[in-house]
Amino acid sequence: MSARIVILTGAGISAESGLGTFRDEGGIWSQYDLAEVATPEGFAADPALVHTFYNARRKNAAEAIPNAAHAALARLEAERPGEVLIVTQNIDDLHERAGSRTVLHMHGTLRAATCAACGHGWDAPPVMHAEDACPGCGAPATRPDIVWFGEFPYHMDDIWEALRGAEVFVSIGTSGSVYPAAAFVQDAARAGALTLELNLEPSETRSYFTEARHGKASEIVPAWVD
Ligand code: BJW
Repeated sequence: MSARIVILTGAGISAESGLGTFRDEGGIWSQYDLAEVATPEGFAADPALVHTFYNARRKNAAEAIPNAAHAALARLEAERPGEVLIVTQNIDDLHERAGSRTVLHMHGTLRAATCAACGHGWDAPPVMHAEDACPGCGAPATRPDIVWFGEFPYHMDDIWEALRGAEVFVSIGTSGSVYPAAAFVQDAARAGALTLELNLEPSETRSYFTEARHGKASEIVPAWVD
C-alpha cells in the first residue's frame, strides 16, 4: 500500500467527540483494569465483563459525532485522492463517518465481531453477550474484533509498506506509549519522511518528530490541513 501522507491517529482525535482517552487524567485506564478488559487472558477469565465494557463503548461511539479534526482529514483526502492513508488505533468509526475512505484500523473495530474458537468474522450487533453462538462454528465464543495487549495488530504489512514510502508522517492525538504504533515515527523518519506531531501535549515520542504543534485536535488539525 502506498500514500504520500501517512496519518496515525489515536484516542485524542476523538476526545472532543466525547469518547474518552486511555491515559489522560480520568481516562479509561483509571476506571478499568486493562489486564481485565483488554487482554486475551482477561477475556478468558471473565468474558461477560469484557462484553459489558465494549458494549458500553460501542453505544458511546454510535452516539458520538465526528469533530472538526476528523472532518479536516476527510477534506485533505478529498483534495488529494490517493495520497492520504489514515492508520488509526481507534476502534470507533468517526473517520469513516466524517468521509475518510482510506482508513486502516490497526486495533480492530467495534463494528466487527469474531469467534475466539474458529476466527470467523461478522458484523457486530449493538450488544454482544458471552454466550452468543458464533454463526460459523456454533461455539459460544464470540468476542469483539479488537486487538488486545499481546495480540498482533492488523494490517501491519500494509502499514510498514506505506511508512517506507511516505513523504510525510503525521501523528495525531496519541500518547506514543503503545507499540508497534509508537515506533511508526522512527520507521517513517528512517525512510526519509518529514514527521509532524499534532497533540494536546508533547507525547512520549516527541523527540523523534521533526516538528510538533500542541493544542486541541479540533483546532490544530484543521489549521494544518487548511
Ligand atoms: C488530545 C486531546 C485533544 C487528549 N486533542 N490530543 C514493553 C516494551 C515495548 C512494548 C511492549 C512491552 N510490553 C508489551 C509490549 C507490547 C504492547 C505495548 O506496547 N505495551 C505498552 C503498554 C508498553 N503492545 C502490544 O501488545 C500490541 N501488540 C504487539 O506488540 O504485538 C507484537 C508486535 C511486535 C512488533 C511489531 C508488531 C507487533 C497490541 C496493542 C493493543 C493495544 N490495545 C488497546 C486496547 C484495545 C482497543 C480499545 O479498547 O480501544 O488500544 S490499549 C489502548 O492504547 C488502545 C489504544 O488504541 C492504544 C493507544 O492509546 P492512545 O490512542 O495513544 O491513547 P492515550 O490515552 O494513551 O493518549 C491520548 C493522547 O491524546 C494523549 O497524549 C493526550 O494528550 C492527547 N489528547 N485530548 C489532541 N482534544
